Amino acid sequence: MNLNIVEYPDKKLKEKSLKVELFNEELHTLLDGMYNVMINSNGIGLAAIQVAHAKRVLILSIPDEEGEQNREDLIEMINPLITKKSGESVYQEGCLSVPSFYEDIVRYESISVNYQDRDGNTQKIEADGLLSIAIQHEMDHLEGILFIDRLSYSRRKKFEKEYKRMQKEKKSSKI
Ligand code: QAP
Ligand code: CO
Repeated sequence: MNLNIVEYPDKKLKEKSLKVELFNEELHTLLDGMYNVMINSNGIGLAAIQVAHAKRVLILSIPDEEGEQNREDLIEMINPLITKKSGESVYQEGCLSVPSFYEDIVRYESISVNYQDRDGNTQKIEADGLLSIAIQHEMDHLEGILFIDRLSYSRRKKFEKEYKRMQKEKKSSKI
């Protein structure tokens, strides 16, 4: 499967992803492809829409205490649903679809999530810290929401200006 990261301002990122009904080989191939793209791009989380597949699929690979990402810690979530949420926390987020930009975003501190694994079995997880933030960030992608959509009006303006400047620099450095 040939997967590439879709970058802002591509409209594809605004699409609402569809519920997965078939837990077949095609889904497994997508999940495996997403893992390779995420690791090769130094990401800790990725939603299927970021590789142009509008499915309610996301993956998470939170580094351990040594800062290492272990394959056995990989979490694959299909059709996730938040069932409980509490508290507030602020974290400087980034996104593989919005390269080289980071901003503070407010999220719930703790969440409970029901989801399905790659075989369609129902799973439940209670998360806080970075995992909780990452799940909320990736679940936003399923609704077509980017972390920059959560910025205040003035911070969003600042982002658009900086991002356009960076894109121009990228283009001119390719010539
Ligand atoms: C979402 O984000 C996230 O700009 C995953 O140049 C963000 O993996 C979860 C990345 C914050 C929790 C907290 C971004 C890599 C990776 C970049 C990512 C970049 C290279 C972002
Ligand atoms: Co993202």
